[in-house]
Amino acid sequence: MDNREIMEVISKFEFDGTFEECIPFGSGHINDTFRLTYTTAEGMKYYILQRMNKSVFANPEELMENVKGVTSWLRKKIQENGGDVERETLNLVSDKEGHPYYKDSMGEYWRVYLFIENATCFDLVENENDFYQSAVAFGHFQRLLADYPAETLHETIKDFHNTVVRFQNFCKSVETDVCGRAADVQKEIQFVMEREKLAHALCDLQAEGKLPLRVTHNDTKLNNVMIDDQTGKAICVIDLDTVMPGLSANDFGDSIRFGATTAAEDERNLSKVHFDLHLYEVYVKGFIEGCGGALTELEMEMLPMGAILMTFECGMRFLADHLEGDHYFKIHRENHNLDRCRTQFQLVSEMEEKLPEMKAIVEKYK
Ligand code: ADP
Ligand code: GN1
Ligand code: MG
Repeated sequence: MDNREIMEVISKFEFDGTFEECIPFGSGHINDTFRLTYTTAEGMKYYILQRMNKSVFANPEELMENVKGVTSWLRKKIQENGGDVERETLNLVSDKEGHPYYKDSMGEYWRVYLFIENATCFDLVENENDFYQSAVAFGHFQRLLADYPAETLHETIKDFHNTVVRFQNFCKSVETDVCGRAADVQKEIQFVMEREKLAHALCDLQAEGKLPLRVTHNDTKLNNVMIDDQTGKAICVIDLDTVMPGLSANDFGDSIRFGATTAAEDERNLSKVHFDLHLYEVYVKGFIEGCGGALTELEMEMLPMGAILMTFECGMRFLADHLEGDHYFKIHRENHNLDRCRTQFQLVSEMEEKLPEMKAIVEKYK
């Protein structure tokens, strides 16, 4: 990305102070994120600048309508609860014409958020309190949005956590095999094919009206929540691109996938990758507390299934992207998506073995 493009974009937004620098920031797989530094009379001031991923999000304008709607709603709730509106939710900075995003001359969409200072996003669970805090935060996030008019939200990615459709798309990637990579990953393909029935577990219950649709985050990785450096509390849920109506078990499950493990999502040495039942328990406790009694009996019963399904789905998505030539998730080395897929499948196998214990833990806290 050239400097001129960035400078053009920066000139379209209203910032405090004098521009100092723009550096790439964070470790997200989807958007291009930068931290902007300004000097003001009171000291340094930072902002987050993001170029939205247009190939992932087909309609950035609708997406920004969701973000605007949800952040305004959260702001109101936080105000009512006497919280800090600049740290407990994302805050959009409008462009000079008052729009929540700017479309540049190349047709790229950009947005700016206030930078949440003295807080950190972790890529790995470094201490279990962080994980517990993130659980409370994601549960609480769902509760704060429980009476949001869900029908006004756009579906930013169609069938995002529809595991049945994900399975069908995966089969198409295998059949097409555009990069000729399928022959080398037969074991992983087989792993998916053996689990066609599994892919239906939650979708069928939803279709039968047994599981309610809620406003969910849909990308509840630990690194999508900011933990306050001083208090150790989760202060803000970020990355709102996929907030849509969805299943509570999937929000729960995606956090378990990413956090209740002994290794990074892209660890190459599989002997280091294990499902961590203790961290799972820590998260169950926090999430159920955070939801504050909002979940139905069946929703709670299905939390362990959400963990298995989100991990399976993510592995399937990584493998499909590997087969399709890595066009979706950003990769930083050869076979990066294949490595990611393998950690996920290893976790799925271990969760399948430990399902009775996982269920017993939910029983203990519900
Ligand atoms: P992606 O969809 O690519 O994951 P995110 O919206 O999660 O993009 O942002 C990527 C990273 O940028 C986050 O993991 C976090 O480290 C950082 N970040 C995003 N928003 C803020 C913010 N308002 N304040 C501070 N850091 C942020
Ligand atoms: C992506 O945007 P980011 O990096 O927080 C992806 C998630 C995956 C995750 C895997 C919009 O999340 O669905 O679970 O990578 N987000 C999108 O790490 O596809
Ligand atoms: Mg993110």
